[in-house]
Amino acid sequence: MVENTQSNLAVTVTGVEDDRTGLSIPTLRRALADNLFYLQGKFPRIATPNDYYMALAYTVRDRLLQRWLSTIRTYLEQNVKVVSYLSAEFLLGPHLENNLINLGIYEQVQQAVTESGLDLPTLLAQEEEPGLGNGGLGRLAACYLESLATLEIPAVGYGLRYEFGIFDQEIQEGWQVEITDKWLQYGNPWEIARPEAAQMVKFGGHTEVYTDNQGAMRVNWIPGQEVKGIPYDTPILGYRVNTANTLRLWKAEAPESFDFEAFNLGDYYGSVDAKIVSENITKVLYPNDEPLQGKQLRLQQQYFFVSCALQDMIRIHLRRGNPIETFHEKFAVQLNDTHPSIGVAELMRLLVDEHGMGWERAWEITQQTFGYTNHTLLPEALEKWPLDLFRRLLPRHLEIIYEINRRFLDQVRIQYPDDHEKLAQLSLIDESGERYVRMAHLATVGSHTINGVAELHTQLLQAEVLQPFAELFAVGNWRQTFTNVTNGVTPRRWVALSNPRLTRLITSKIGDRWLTHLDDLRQLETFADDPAFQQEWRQVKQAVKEDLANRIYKQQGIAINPSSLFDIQVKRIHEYKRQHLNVLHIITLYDRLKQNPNLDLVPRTFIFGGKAAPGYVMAKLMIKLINSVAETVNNDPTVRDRVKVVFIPDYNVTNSQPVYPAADLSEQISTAGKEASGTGNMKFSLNGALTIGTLDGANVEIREEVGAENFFRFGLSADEVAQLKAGGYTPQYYYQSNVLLKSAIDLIDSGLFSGGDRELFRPLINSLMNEDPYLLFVDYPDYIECQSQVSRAYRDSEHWTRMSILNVARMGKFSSDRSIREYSDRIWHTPPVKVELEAYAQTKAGLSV
Ligand code: 26Q
Repeated sequence: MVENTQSNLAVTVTGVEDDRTGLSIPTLRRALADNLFYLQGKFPRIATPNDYYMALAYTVRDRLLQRWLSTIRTYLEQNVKVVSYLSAEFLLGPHLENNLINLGIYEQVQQAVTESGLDLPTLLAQEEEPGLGNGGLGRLAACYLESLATLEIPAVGYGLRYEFGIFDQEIQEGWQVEITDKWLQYGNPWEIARPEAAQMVKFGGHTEVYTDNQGAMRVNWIPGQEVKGIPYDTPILGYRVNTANTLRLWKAEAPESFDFEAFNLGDYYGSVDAKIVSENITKVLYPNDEPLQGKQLRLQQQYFFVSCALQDMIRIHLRRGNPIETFHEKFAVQLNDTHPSIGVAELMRLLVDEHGMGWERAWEITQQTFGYTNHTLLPEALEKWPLDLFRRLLPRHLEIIYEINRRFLDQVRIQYPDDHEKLAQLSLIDESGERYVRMAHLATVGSHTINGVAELHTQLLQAEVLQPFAELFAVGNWRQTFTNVTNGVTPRRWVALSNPRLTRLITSKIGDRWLTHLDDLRQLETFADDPAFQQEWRQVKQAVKEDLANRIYKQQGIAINPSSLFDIQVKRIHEYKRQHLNVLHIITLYDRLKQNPNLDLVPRTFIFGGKAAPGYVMAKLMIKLINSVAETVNNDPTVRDRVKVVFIPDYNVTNSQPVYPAADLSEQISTAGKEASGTGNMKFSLNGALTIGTLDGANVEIREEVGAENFFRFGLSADEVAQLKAGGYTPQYYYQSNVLLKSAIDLIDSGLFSGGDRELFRPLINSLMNEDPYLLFVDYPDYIECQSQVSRAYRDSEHWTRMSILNVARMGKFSSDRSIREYSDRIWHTPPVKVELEAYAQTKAGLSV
């Protein structure tokens, strides 16, 4: 089934398979035993499961290196244009299983492991996932890297190597407790440090003007501190191709010279302090998915990795023999949100100050280099930095931003003479109160293309947050254009790896091309009404639900009924995502059961999962509410298991993989206009869940694709939300006019779910009764009605199965391969490049020359 170019190449002149590239089962077994001995320093009697995992990981990494090095060599030799994906987050998930799948050696390795007396799932479970992201944005970056490699597009991901990723979540007495994520404690077999490619990054200090020997005015930045960036590289392999691109993450260290100075002065502790201050920069990921006011360390992180990345690109560019003027022809740099947008000013600084280029030329190159992806419409989530902090940390960049702004506003004045309000709206500096640098404005002005992540989001972006820019660019000769690229997810991780049963069933009917051409799934439409296929489809769903039920029982001791409707909401906890609307529905069902204990309800299991930002009090209270309602409902004998509520702790990539396949119903219930896209919505539907959702983010497009009759839509549209808010909204009125809603709120208020404590959930209730900023009360009646439609539909098992099959069959659009193709064709202009594998023997011969 799998073509293995490598097995031939692994055979050396002596006719023996090379130990580090060979793919035969005996060779894999020998490699595993060797690595246990030589890399872990263990023999079987004393080896832990983690030792075996490490030995296997190294065995697989050896087989990756051939492809990785061939890829790097090809890019170098052909001087190709490379995508540079700048992201403060990459939420990769575990590597091992994905690499087995993409290499096409799953079965061989499974066999070799079994023959060695080991169990592959046990070894896979040892891997600590690199949790280097918060949620959607970081996971999108990971899907995009995988698709870039699969599509054979030259790319490198640049980011931060946080020593501590997103915290591990424990639930204690219903509350979230955060535990430090020590993902590196047993070592990371997937990365290779490249200290020889370190970069220096400056902070603070001041600038000086001087005249160079050509008589030109130049600026010199004299820093107050310097930090060294060490790159750590991880190969990202494409699916069944030779392309293995690089993820290059930077770790901050103190430069040796800095220590020495203090040491020579006799201040040993001072020198160690300086080291600690430097290393702090990459210590920990900020666990917030929106900016917190003026956290200096966060700005340092952003500048640190962006500066390392741009210096690295320029170094590579020049080493390849290219003139600096063609930088934009060889690198397409994508800004994953505003987090790396300081890159606009940094590239200007590098070109003008360090490479002596004139401003106009440098600005053209900069604009032609960057693309900016926006991921949010929430005004409070727009990144801005206090001017004073900015000046203290990045004095030269502030000067550059002023100059960019001055020239930009001069252009604006031509279009809007004497319109001071327009200038204030568009300015890179917010001067309405305390002064700030507006990072979205910097990114917009400094890029050639600005994109949103779903059709609706892109529309709203141009109508709201960046409206003045959209209006400006529509007239006159501006370089910038707005466009949409709807998000996607990789079917390799989110179907092949997560749902092998469904993968086998689909492949048995339509072959396996769909894994790289997801539109092929449409061929499943012919089987939507085929009773035999329907039966197999239900069997897969049932088996997968049993898997999840077993997992939950093992981990939490909660028994759930695998025949009940699995109704799942997993995502970061946020008011705008409205997990509490879901809870109101649960309380309403509970209320109805209490009123009428013999009510004929479709049994449902409500599953939640997600982390709250540690400082987000309301989100943490929402977690407590879910767990409190779970406690009450699960232990009430009148319920008789017709309603069960489970909160899965520590939701991360690893824990999410068994969740999506097991869902019957996917909850995508954000207030319309608030969720930029969503990507979990795609993972669910692609695994045969039906969606209950608002017309928000990519839900709109999912519904278009799968058909309105196969999607449970409810709630106000984004337009209606805006109208209602404009007219002044009073939640109390809605509370008074819906008995079910009133009753649900009153039950929380009564202390029923909090052991009689009526104060516990007071902040939540007050927020809903007085503000209800996300309109739960408005959407509640429609949501409840829609949920009863869901239950009715679920009773008709044939019809439900048909809808489920059609959902999967029509999800082809939401592959990240499609997204990446759009970015590549319309924004980056980076054609694919075939990578030829070079035989290992030849590489070795080359090395000895
Ligand atoms: C910024 C500055 C300082 C500290 C933190 C941050 C920060 C960090 C993470 C701000 C935002 C984030 C993450 C945002 C995010 O995940 N957005 C989601 O992106 C997905 C991919 O496009 C979309 O599908 C989701 O709709 C969007 O919420």
